[in-house]
Amino acid sequence: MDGRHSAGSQGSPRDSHFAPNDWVWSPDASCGYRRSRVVSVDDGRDSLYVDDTRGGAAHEVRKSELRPFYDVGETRTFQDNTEMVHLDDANILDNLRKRYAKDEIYTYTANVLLAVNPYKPLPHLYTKEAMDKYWGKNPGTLPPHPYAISDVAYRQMQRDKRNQALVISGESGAGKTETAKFTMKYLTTKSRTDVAQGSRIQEKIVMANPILESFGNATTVMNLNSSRFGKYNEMMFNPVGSLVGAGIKTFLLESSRVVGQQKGEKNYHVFYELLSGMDEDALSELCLERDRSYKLIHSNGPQPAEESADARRLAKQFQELKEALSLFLDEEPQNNIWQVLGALIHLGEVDFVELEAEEEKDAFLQPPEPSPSHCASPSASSAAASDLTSISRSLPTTQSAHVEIHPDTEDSLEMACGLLGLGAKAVRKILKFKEMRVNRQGRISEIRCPRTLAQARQTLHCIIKILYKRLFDKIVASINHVSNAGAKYQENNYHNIGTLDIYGFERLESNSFEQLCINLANERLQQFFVEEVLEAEQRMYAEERLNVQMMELPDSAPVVSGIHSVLKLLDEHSLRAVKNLVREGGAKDSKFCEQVYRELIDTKGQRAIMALKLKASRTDRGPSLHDGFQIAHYAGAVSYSTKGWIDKNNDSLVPEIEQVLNDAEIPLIQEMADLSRAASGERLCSVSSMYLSNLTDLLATLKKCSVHYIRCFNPNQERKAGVFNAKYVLDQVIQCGTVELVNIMHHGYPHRCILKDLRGRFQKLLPPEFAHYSDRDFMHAVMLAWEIDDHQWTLGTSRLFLKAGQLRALEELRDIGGQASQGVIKKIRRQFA
Ligand code: AOV
Ligand code: MG
Repeated sequence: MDGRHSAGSQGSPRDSHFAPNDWVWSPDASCGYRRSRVVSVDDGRDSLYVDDTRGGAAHEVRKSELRPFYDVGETRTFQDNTEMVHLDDANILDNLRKRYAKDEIYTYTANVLLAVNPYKPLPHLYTKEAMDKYWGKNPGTLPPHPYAISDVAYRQMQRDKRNQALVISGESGAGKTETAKFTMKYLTTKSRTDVAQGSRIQEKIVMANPILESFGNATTVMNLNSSRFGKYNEMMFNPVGSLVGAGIKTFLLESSRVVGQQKGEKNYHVFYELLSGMDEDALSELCLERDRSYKLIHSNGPQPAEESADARRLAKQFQELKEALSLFLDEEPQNNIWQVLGALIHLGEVDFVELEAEEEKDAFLQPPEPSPSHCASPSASSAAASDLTSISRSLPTTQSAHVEIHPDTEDSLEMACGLLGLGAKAVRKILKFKEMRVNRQGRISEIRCPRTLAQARQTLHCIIKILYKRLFDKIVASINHVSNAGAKYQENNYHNIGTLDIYGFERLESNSFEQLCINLANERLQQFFVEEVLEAEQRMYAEERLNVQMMELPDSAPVVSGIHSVLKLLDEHSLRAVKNLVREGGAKDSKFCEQVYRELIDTKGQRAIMALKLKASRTDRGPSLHDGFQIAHYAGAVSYSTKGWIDKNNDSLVPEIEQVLNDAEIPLIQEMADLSRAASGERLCSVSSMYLSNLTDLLATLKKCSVHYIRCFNPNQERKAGVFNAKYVLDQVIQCGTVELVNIMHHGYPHRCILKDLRGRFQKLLPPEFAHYSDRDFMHAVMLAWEIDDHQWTLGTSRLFLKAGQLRALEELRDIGGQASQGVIKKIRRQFA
C-alpha cells in the first residue's frame, strides 16, 4: 500500500483498550489480518504482545494496528457492512470473505453494492425468476444484487424525473463489464418497451455488447476479456417508464494494441474470431489463410496450432458477432468491415529494407516516382530542420539512404490496398517519403523527404492504428444510429439510465501512456466518489447540524493535477515534435521526461509525481531516470516508462493518407475518413487533450445524474474460483474508500429527503388538522405518529435523515392508506402545542 492513507483512516473510531486473552485481528503480511489472542498488555506502552494461535512465540504489535475481533461464528454474515458492530477494515474483509465462501458475492455498504468476482458461473443468481423477484422491491428486503441497484435507479428516475447513472468501478479483471451487462439485461428485460419501438430495441441494446467486446476487448495479463476502451451506455425511457432507445459513448480505445502487445497479451478478439470462424471462400476473398501465423496477431501469443483448442469457441463467437452485426448493418457494410480487417492483417506483414544511395539504382524494384524535389536524409538535416525555412536552406544536392518495401512483402501491400480500394502506388509513396511544403526564397514548393527505416515502420503502424480506431468509431456510430431512435424525444421529459464501464486500474510490469490514461480515468472517478459521496455526506451533516463524527478523507486532487501537468508538458513537446519535422527517435521522449523531472518531480516525497525507483541491477544499461517516472495513485504507486509517448499522443494522420482514403473505392473507408476529417494535417491532434475533454464531459454528465455505485473486487490474480486472497482484497477495500464509506454511512443516514418534498408525498399520513404545521413539525409528527424507532431517523434543518429501508417503509404506509391511531395523534398534538 502506498502512503496516501493515514494510519488511522482504515479503522473506525474505537477505544484501544485490549486486555489479556481478548481475541483480536492482528496484521499479517500474507492474509491481511489474522485472528490472534492478546498475551500481555503494558499500559504504559503503545504496543502489546499477541499470539496468533499458530503455536509460535507471542510477538509485539502496535495497538493502533490491532482490530477488535467480534465473534459471530463462521457462517453468520452481514448483508450490509454498516450493520456490523466493528466497522474497520479487518471486520469488513472478514465479512466479504465469509460471504464469498458461500457464493454470496454481493454485499451492501449502505447504498453502495460491493461485488467480488466469483470466477465461475453462478447461473442461479441471474435467472428470469431472480429478475422478477427484484422488480419493484425494497432493496433491504432481498439479498444484495446488481438487479436491486438497477431497480432503485429505475424507480428513482420515475419518481424524481431525473437521469440516473450506475458507476461500476474496480481494478482490471474485477468484474465490471460482467456486472454492467447484468444491470442492462435487467433493465431491458423488466421495463416495458414503447410499442412504437417494438421488442427489438431490447435485443439491440443487449446485442451491442458482444460487438463492442469483439472489437474493443482483448486478452491481457490481468483479464482474458479486458475492455480496452471506456463506455457509457445510456438507456432512454419515456415519461411512463417505457424503453425507447439507447446510445453509447466510448472513450479512448487503446489503439497501440493493434500493432503490438506486451508479453502474454493479444490483439483484439475480432482478429482471432475472423480467422477461426470465417468460411474458406470468404477467407480466400480476403486473401487470408486460416493457419498462417500473421505478425499482427501472432507476434507474441501462442502460434496458430496451440490456439486450435480455442478455435471452436472463436468460430462460434464469430457467428454470434455476425448475427449481432446484422441487427445494425446490412450485408455490404458488414463485408466492408471484414475487408478492412483483412487489409490490416496484410498491412501488418509489410516490412522495409534500407538501401544505401549507391545500391539504389540496381536494387529498386520500381523506379522512384518523379518528384518535385528531394531533401536530405533525416539524419543529415535533422539538426537544422527546426522550421520550414531552415529545411529549405539545408537542402542537399545528393541523395543518401533510402527505404524500400521489402520485396517479400510487396504482395501483402498489394493485397491490403486491393481490399481497401486504394492505389498501391500512392500508399507506397507515402510509406517511403514524407512530403513537405517549404518556403524557398519566397516561393512555396513541395519537397519529398525519404523516410528512415524506423520512420517508415512507424508510418505503417500509424496507418494501421488509425484505420482500426476509425473502424471502431464507425461501428459504434452505426449501433447508435440504429438504437438511438428514441433520442428525438429527448426534450419531452424523457430520462435515461446510464451504465459506466471503463477499463479498470492497471499496474503492469511495464506501464506506458495507455496505462496513464486508464489510471487517470480511475483516479478521477475515485475523486468523484470521494467528493460526491463521502465529502458531500459529511458536508451535509455539518450543514444540517447533526451530531455525527467527521472523518479525514483521502484526497485525489494532487495526483489528478499532477497528471494534468504531465499531460500539458507532453502536449508542448508533441507540438514541438510535429513542427520539428524530421527529428527522430526516442530523444524527444527523453527530452519530455527531462522536463517532467525539472518541473514536476518531487524530491521530498510529498507530491504525486516521483522519480523512478530504479532497480540497482538495471541502472548500468537499463532505463535511465529520464525514461520514466512514478505516480502515487489511490490504488498504489505505478512506474511509467515515457518511451514512445510523443508519437502515441499524436492522432493526426499524414495528410497524404487522408487524401488517399478519401479516394478509396469502398464506401466504408470513405466514411471512416469523413468521421475525422478535422483530425488531419501537419499539426498536433492531441490524444491526451481529447481524452481529458471526454473525461470532463463524462464527469459533467454524471454530476447531473443521481449516481449509484457498484464496486467490484478481484479476489485473486490467478483468475481462480474459490480463492480469496485476503491481503489482495484488503488492499482494494482500503484503496477505494470502503472503510470510510462504511463508517460515514453507519453513523449517518443513507436516505435524506427535503422536508418540503416529503410533506407533499406523505400529506395523507396525518389528518387535515395538521395542515398548519411547518414542514419540519409535520414530518416530525409523522415519525412520532407512526412510532418509527428514533434510532432510524433524525431531523436536520431542512431535511429528514433516514436509515436504510425507512423511506420505503413510509411509502408502504402511504400506499396502504393507513391512519395513525387517535390516541397517538392526541398525544402528538399535546407535544407540539
Ligand atoms: P473487468 O471489466 O472489471 O476488467 P470482467 O467483467 O471482464 O472484468 O470480468 C473478468 C472475468 O471474470 C469475466 O470474463 C468472467 O470470467 C469473470 N466474472 C466476472 N464477474 C462474474 C460473475 N458475476 N459471474 C461469473 N463470472 C464473472 V477490465 O475490462 O480488464 O478493467 O479492463
Ligand atoms: Mg471490462
